[in-house]
Amino acid sequence: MKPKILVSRKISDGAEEILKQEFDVTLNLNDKPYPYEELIKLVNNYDGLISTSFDKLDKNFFESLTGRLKVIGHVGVGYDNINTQSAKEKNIKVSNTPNVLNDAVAEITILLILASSRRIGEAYNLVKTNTWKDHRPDITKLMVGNEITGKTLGIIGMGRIGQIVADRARAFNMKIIYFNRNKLSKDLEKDAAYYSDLKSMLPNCDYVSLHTPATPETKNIINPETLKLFPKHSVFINTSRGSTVDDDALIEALKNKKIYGAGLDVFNNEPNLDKRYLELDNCFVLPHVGSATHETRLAMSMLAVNNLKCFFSNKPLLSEVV
Ligand code: 8YV
Repeated sequence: MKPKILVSRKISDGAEEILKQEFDVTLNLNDKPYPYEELIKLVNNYDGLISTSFDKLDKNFFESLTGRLKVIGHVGVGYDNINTQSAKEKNIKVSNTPNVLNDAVAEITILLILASSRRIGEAYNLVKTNTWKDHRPDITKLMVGNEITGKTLGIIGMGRIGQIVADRARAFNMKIIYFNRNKLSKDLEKDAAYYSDLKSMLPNCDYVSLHTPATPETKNIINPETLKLFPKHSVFINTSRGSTVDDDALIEALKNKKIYGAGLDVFNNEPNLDKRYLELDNCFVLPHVGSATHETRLAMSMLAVNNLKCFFSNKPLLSEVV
C-alpha cells in the first residue's frame, strides 16, 4: 500500500503530479486552508504531511496526534510555525526547503533596496493615482532619492541568502560589511568586512538588510537601542521574518525621520500588519513575496516532495530539520 500524504495547501502543479504517481495523496486543489482543529483531526489519517508557513504546527498540534503521522515536508526555508522540539519528541521527521529560494529572495531584497532609496512607492502612486500633473517639476525635489551605487550595505546574518544578496549588491559597487555569529571563510566572505558585534557595525551602514531566521535570539533585534545606531540617511530592509522587528520602534524612527526609509516584505502578524506602516511615505511594503517566482515555488514544492520520497524509501532526508 502506498503511504498516505496530506497536502495542506495548493503547491506547484509539477510537484502535485509526482505526489499523485508516488503516493496515495489528498491535494488541496482549491487552496482552502484547513481550520486548525480540522487539520489535526484529518492528519491523524495520514503518514505524511506537506505543510506551508500558514499552518500552525505547535506543541498542542503534536500532542494531539495519535501516532500515524511520521514525516512533515515543509514548503519554506523558515519553519518558525513548527514546534520542532515537539515533533522530535513524537519522533516525527521535519524537512524544510533551503537554498532553492536564495536567488528569488535576493532579488526581492535588491528590489526593496532600490525601491526605498529611489522613492518608488511614492513615484508609482503619483502616476497610478493620476496626480502627476507638474510639467516643470522642481528637479531638486520631485521624487529625488538616494543612489545606491558605491554605498555600504550591512548584512545581518551572512548565511546562504545573505551571501547572494552581497553578490548582487556588488554589481552596484556596494561595499559589503556583515554581522554574523561566526566570521566566514575568506572564499565565502570575499571582500566583506566582518563585525562580531551588531552595534559596532550599524553606524557604518548606508543600508541594513536582515537575513536571519526567526529565533528567540533574533526577536526584536531591530529595537530602540539598535535603531539609535542607524545613521539618519540609512535604510532598513527586511525579507526574513517580522518578529525580528519591534514595530513601535521602527515606525517611530521612520515617522520622525531618524532613518531615511525602510523596505519590508515581512511583518509581525501577517497579513494583519501594523497599519501605521501604510501611512509612511518612506516605507515601501510588499505582501511577503520574497520566494514568489514560478521557478522557486516549483523548486520548493519539489524539494518538499522529494524529502517525502526519501523518507518513505528509507533514505536520509535531503534537507532535514529534525
Ligand atoms: C514562503 C518563506 O512564502 O520560505 C520561507 O520561509 O517565508 C516563504 O518562502 C512560505 O514559506 C510559504 O510556505
